[in-house]
Amino acid sequence: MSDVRGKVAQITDIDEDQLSVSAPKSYAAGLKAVQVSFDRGLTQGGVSRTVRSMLRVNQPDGIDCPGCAWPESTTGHRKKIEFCENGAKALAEENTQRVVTPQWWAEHPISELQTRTEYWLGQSGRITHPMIIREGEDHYRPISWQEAFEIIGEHVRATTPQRCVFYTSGRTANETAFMYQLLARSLGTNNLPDCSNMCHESSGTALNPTIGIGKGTVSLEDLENSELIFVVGQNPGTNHPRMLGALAECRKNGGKVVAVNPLPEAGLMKFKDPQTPKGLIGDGDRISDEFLQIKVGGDQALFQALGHLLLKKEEENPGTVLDAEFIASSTTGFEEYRSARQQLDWDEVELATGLTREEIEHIGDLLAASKATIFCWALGITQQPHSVDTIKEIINLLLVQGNFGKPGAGACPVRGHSNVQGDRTFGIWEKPKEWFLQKLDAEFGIVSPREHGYDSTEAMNAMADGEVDVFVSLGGNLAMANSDTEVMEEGLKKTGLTVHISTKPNRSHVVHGKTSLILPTLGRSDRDDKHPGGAQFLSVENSMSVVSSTKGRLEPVSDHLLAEPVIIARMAEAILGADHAVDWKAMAEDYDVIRDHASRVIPGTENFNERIRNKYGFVLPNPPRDRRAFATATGKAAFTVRDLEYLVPPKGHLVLQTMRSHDQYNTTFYGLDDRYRGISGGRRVILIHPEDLEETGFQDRDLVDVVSVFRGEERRAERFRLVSYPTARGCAAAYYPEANALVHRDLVARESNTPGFKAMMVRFEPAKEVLATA
Ligand SMILES: Nc1nc2c(c(=O)[nH]1)N[C@H]1C(S)=C(S)[C@@H](COP(=O)(O)OP(=O)(O)OC[C@H]3O[C@@H](n4cnc5c(=O)[nH]c(N)nc54)[C@H](O)[C@@H]3O)O[C@H]1N2
Ligand SMILES: Nc1nc2c(c(=O)[nH]1)N[C@H]1C(S)=C(S)[C@@H](COP(=O)(O)OP(=O)(O)OC[C@H]3O[C@@H](n4cnc5c(=O)[nH]c(N)nc54)[C@H](O)[C@@H]3O)O[C@H]1N2
Ligand SMILES: [Mo]
Repeated sequence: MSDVRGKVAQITDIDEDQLSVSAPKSYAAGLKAVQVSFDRGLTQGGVSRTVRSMLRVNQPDGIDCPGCAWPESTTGHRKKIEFCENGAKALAEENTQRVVTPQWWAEHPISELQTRTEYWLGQSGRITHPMIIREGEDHYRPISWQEAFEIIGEHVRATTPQRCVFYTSGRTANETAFMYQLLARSLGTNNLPDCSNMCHESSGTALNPTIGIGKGTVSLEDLENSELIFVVGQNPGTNHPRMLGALAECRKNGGKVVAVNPLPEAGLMKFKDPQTPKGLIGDGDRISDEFLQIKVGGDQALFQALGHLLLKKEEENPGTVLDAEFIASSTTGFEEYRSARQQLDWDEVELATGLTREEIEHIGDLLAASKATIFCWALGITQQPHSVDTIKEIINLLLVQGNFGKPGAGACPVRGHSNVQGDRTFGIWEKPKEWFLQKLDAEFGIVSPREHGYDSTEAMNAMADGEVDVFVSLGGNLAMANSDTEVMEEGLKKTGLTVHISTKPNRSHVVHGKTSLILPTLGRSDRDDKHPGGAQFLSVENSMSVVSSTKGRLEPVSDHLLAEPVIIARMAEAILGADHAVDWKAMAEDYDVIRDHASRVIPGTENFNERIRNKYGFVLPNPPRDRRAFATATGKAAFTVRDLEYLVPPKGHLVLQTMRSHDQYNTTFYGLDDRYRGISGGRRVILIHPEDLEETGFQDRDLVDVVSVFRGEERRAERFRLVSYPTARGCAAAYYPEANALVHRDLVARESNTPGFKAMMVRFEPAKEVLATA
């Protein structure tokens, strides 16, 4: 077939139980990382595609790495090679020359595909044709694009807007996101859940009312020049490897790094920078000066204790610790905060954190002495019932010392998906602000709905309750990513039409709606040149609010792929009719038109088309960072006082957190090698402290079923192996998404509604399988 470039590959499914365990590594990256990067690239895409794409990653006028949202320098020199092992793997996966053709779908009935692992599905390759399956059928079969859009139009018009849901995964570019939310709102719904709901929603929910912006307030240069950086609830060695370079740089400049984590993650210990000769062969740079092995969910207690210590030290030596001028001029609520933190129950803090008073006092000394502190955090903080309160406590700590709007200081929520932050900026939000809707309506002559829509948890519940007729997924894999797997999958199956705009097969395609469409699209690194005006580019926003362009150059694996903006435009025409107020076609033909519209709606994107063509793009305004301004209700930053909360498992139970291995991108698996943690050949594992293991009565490597309890209800996941591991006492760890079946749908963070992916209460029972053979 000349319209498809690539080969159908026979993928051997993995045997998930070839577990081997070795000691956790004490450093991240190094020579092995470079070797793995190239190996994976060559296996998937061949020499020329690998080299061409790798050299373009994160370069001006190049491809934004689809791996994570960590920024590149916008001032200093960019390295010739600005990527990491895991970015290289993400690209290799996308650049693969393995293809999933109509023939492939014909050979694999749905009943078979439902038994396949996520690894097997994803490794099969890039989807080459639009496909459809109807109720009662056991195979997806090809369909023309035109017919596919007509089917979407029919289904949407046959129901009400409130029964349609438009989900977004965070790889979606700014322009695409802008069109997609415009489509949903033109139709009449704010049902725009996104992966952010499951990720950093707690951060935005805590930051907006306290500092007036839902984003971080630091730049890369701030990190490099900070006196003290906290890295809390984050595994940068695996998930944001280029961050290690910034941390190493900070230490070289005399700064200190404090890591707070229940696991001694390799990337928090030492880093061998693969982009320098010394990093390849030398001992590597130390990353953290201090490591606090905290109990899962104990962070709020730690931050309250640190606040108490700062206030006490200020009392002992007035004028040396707090920034009284900043507190007086720029904040509200300090007196309440001070009086709440006056007293501290050290016994309770030790119980909640698993740390000793001495350990915490030592960190208090470092914090008090620092004149420029940054708090970085990620999912270890955002996916618990009290996440929002915990993050507000971080803000309190930053506020007392005036750590906003000065070099080397601020808040740094480290985002996940490469454009999850930009998607929100460009309007993907189920709870849009009135000013945004007014501007959108004025720009396009539409009337957006004002009623808030579903977030990802609410969307799942609505689907499970049979209240959704059309579910469109712009990227992503909600079947695996969301909590309560069984409920989520039932919900998908009950939905009248599911539409998956995807690059590769995944579980959501095979536990589909009554009718289901798969619409194959171009990836980041693919050339997008089938337009009257020639090749187009898109833009993304990184974790530090820098907007830059991204342009793919590789030849797509199939002539039948459409670019995402084109798919959305044609979907919109099919749903809203050819005479709709918005000129969808103009936007799909020339992405400058999208940017022109957006520049009149999204603050800070004025002259978008001109500034996006700057070498390094442009930085969005950030009032706390730029001028110590806080756009809150009072115009000041807010101290907040919340009661202490931590996770107390019922007797005989442990707290279970879920995390990513070194060999996966969210629900996509690259392999079975969690190299830094020393776990390979299997993912159904529970990491457990040796003394906790002894208390359960089980032995290392025993096969168990895991039972979680939540408000008297139980969830069960079968066949996990217990692995003795140096995690904090009382807390176990498992991989996402294998453990998602254990997360009850009502276990969520208060206010943000983010699933409690790191807060399950579990016990272990002998595996049914073992009982049966005994
Ligand atoms: N290679 C690769 N890169 C990725 C991704 C990927 O899957 N693969 N995913 C991307 C996405 S979408 C995201 S959101 C980010 C995620 O980036 P991370 O937040 O680093 O992701 P997790 O693997 O969930 O790791 C959570 C960390 O928090 C710790 N932790 C768990 N509970 C607690 C707690 O209660 N307190 C503290 N202090 N720590 C805790 C865990 O031990 C673990 O080290 O990475 C992005 N980058
Ligand atoms: N237990 C547990 N669950 C979690 C988490 C956790 O820490 N623990 N983390 C949560 C977090 S932080 C997140 S962000 C979510 C992730 O949730 P999602 O974003 O929904 O999931 P992904 O696995 O990133 O989506 C992968 C799919 O996206 C498609 N894809 C890849 N590239 C492209 C592209 O360029 N265009 C299009 N259209 N499609 C593409 C592919 O078909 C692939 O199968 O999961 C959440 N779930
Ligand atoms: Mo994420």
